[in-house]
Amino acid sequence: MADIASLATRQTNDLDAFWLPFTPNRAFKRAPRLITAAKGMNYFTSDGRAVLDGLAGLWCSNAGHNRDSIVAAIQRQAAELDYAAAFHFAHPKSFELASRIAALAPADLSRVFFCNSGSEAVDTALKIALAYHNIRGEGDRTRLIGRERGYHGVGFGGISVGGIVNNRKFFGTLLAGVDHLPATYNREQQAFTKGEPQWGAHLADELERIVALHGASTIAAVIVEPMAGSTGVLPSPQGYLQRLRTICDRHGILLIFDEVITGFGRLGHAFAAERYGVTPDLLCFAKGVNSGAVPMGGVIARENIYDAFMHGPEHVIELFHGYTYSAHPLACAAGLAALDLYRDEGLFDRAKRLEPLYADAAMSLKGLPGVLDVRAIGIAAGVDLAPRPGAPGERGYEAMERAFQDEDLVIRIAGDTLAIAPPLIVSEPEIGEIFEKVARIIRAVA
Ligand code: PXG
Repeated sequence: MADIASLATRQTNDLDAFWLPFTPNRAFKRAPRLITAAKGMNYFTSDGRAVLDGLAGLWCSNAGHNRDSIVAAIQRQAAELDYAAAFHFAHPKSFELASRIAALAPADLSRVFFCNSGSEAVDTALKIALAYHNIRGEGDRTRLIGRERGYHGVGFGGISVGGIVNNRKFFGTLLAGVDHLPATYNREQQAFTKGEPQWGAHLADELERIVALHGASTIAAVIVEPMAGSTGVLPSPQGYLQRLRTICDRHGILLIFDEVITGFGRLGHAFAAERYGVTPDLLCFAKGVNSGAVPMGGVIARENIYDAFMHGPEHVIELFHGYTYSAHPLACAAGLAALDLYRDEGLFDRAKRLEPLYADAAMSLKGLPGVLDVRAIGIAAGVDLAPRPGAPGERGYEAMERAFQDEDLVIRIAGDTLAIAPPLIVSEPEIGEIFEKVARIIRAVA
């Protein structure tokens, strides 16, 4: 039997028990990358290095890390009210945060349903869409339309409408009755574009083809990311989202924007819906809502969607959906503090102001060995590296490792594509520094 001393050792030093998500576990456990603290633009590692955060956590720490006011708000909240149920009860900050989020959202996107992650936000939006049609007597509208290369989290709903092969192919039959729009990325037409590519709006018309195939009366909703982040920063082509909106309106189909990445400033606006002047019926958010400090997600619905549910006897639940931790007090407190920071420091406008400089810095990578494309929009850049023959993903993985070990920089990889999207507090010199590091890394893995 293990004595207490060996148990203590085991508890502090054993890497076996934690099965890391979306990580090659054996490679990681051979050479772990451990982060033990963070502040502002930096992480601090177990071996005492400051590491620049080139991905705002996982696209979430938009105000930077461990901001004093967010930390204090969480601490105060934990001391005052650790938990309150959101079923049949509520706490004041949930209403305050919902109102603040609604005020940031365009048009009549005004009713906020809270959950705990982007994946839950997507499942929530898909379920609201199905239920909305159902209660209005259009229960045949059950089909959901996603897009190739889309990422909508890892719930069964999200992977069904999502378009990433590895996230789908291991997991059985998924949701029935799902179809996909084509991806909007075309390297020949779009390579090295800053902002929205000119080519590709016509790909929205593929929705008409899907409608013709299945019949509009069977389709509940279309879900897209205004800018696909996970698959390597793929902005919507100019005019594409407007066209999707028009086609959805023509056929009574709900339009869902998944703004889990684009929400809260990444593209220089509170929401990308504002950047494009297109109002979806449902908008998914998570991540940046509280700068990644406490798990939280949600869906903003247009008023008519909410109103459609508000019928029948008043003691009867209108939407049979929710989570134990919906509107968790710590997440709400962090959210209010983060929204204050975004406002007081003008971080969304800052992202808009820095966008041209950021795009120029990203485009400086053009011409380096193996760089096939660079895309930049808002404070986000994607860099496609040529895969090594017979070893797809290897060059990207090595780039991520070298970034962390040799350049004190965290970047994100999707196969051989690098994603660089630092917190919105990033300074102009830091933008230069990040892309100088990335350039050295690209040369090193060539
Ligand atoms: N929708 C979108 C558009 C996302 O980007 C989710 C839903 C799911 O969110 P949760 O909170 O359930 O993870 C996401 C998440 C990457 C990366 O490498 C992207 C995400 C998560 C982790 C890594 O780009 N996006």
